[in-house]
Amino acid sequence: MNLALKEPTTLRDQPKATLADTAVRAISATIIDAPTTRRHRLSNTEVTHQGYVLVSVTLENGAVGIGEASTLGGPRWAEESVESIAATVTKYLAPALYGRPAIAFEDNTLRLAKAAKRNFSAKAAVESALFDACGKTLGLPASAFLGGAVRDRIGVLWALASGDSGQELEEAREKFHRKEHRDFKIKLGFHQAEDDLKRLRTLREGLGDAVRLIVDVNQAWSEADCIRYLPALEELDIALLEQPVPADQLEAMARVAARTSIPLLIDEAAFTKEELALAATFACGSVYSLKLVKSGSLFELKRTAGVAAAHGLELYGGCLLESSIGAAAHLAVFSTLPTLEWGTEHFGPRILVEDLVTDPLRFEEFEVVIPDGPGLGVTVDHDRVRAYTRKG
Ligand code: MUC
Ligand code: MG
Repeated sequence: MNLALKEPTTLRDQPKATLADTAVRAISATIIDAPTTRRHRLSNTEVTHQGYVLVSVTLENGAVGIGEASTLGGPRWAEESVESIAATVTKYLAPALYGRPAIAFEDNTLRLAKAAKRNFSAKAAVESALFDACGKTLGLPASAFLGGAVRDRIGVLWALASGDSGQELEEAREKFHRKEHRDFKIKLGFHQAEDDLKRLRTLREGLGDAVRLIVDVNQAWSEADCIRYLPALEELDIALLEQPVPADQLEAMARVAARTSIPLLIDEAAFTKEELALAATFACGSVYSLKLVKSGSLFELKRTAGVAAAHGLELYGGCLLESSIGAAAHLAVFSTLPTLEWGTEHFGPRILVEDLVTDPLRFEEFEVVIPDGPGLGVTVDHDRVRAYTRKG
């Protein structure tokens, strides 16, 4: 890790700001439909365009911060859609912050929590924009507001989700060859289970043992399916089994976890830290997927990581196919966590035909490099954003 200061600085060089300088002057929300390089399939949805809401916050000092809410195929992975997010931001969240100091992070998080129940993506996008604007004001990376980074890059996996094993094999080989990814998450549950197992066998045979394979069923299997198919998954040396059963079937998930040698990754079963404490108490799994769409706040995401670790869970840096903007907000939090055993899956920027920033996240030596510039450390590409902004 290299976290050395870039330039020697003197006190005189430091940006200065008063609380009043960071007062929130304006907040806006823009819906984006960004095309993906291929169809991305999950058990309950599929996308050829990623739906985002970009939230822009302008402070009294003129600093502009950006945040991103991501969705997957409408209100299907979670309750929020781009339409509901944009409406929640402009009608309920923005008025709760006007005139308030952006840097009063905890107070703002409380205000957002009071202004809207759940609506986690919307709140996280606003908070990300506050972090970005304050970071730009003070010349500090967003991670500085979360205790500071302890790592500057993170191992990153790629998701195979076209459902066509030939295409997936080719895609995985290319990623491996370019030294971008050697861990792969295979999305299951949109085919019959037997067909998915055939697909997995083709991938394991074609990719060999040098790669780590994990599977995400996105709630599509019953407990009986799990009992049927776990031996095959174990034989294929699957490293992690993500959310095999419906999110609200905690007892069933715990029984599945107890009968397999594959660690279970808790995803949709726990959004908030309180839900996670419950899922952990039920022993639903031994790894937790951290996502802003579930925590609703960078601070809450970090607190949730603490709750997970206190329950003995390992941590996995989850995503919802964010562009470099949303990914950078997640990575800012992940960079500060004492432990992150499973790395991250923030491959989202690379599944877009065009990223939304001029300085996309870098993927090298199987890791993603955490931006270290002020705020989120990425620069919006306004031409692209304009091109992908939903009209009408
Ligand atoms: C999920 O359920 O994990 C993240 C990667 C991916 O392919 O789907 C998402 C959501
Ligand atoms: Mg998942």
